[in-house]
Amino acid sequence: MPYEYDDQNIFAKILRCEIPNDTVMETDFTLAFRDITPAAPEHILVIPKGSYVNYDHFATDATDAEILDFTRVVGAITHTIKAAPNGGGNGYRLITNAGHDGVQDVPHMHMHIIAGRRLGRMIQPA
Ligand code: DGP
Repeated sequence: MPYEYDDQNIFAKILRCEIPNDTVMETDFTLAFRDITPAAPEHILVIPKGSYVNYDHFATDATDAEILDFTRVVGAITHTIKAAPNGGGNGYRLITNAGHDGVQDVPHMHMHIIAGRRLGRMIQPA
């Protein structure tokens, strides 16, 4: 079944500059900005500018150029925030939530980059 994109979601409004954001990096295809409710000292959201609902939608329908650009931006930010281990950083976590079980709140594809403190185990036991 094809995805239906809701263009009234909060990240669509950010992309249309209808609400402000704290931009970290922007390219032709990708926008990265600080999460409004940070879970750690560094919490950045990376979103494609295209209308994709979640990761599997993006991975299936985005162009190679969009996917390459998105991936490069995520990688670059790990260095910008000095979290990349090869630059002496202490590491980071990437999370992309999808759908009900993934507890996705905003239906526009986004990657969380979280860093700046020890994050603990990824998933708590049920
Ligand atoms: P998720 O649960 O994966 O859909 O995460 C959505 C994230 O979006 C959550 O960490 C809070 C963040 N968020 C929600 N509204 C806004 C907003 O208006 N501005 C910013 N910068 N972040 C937002």
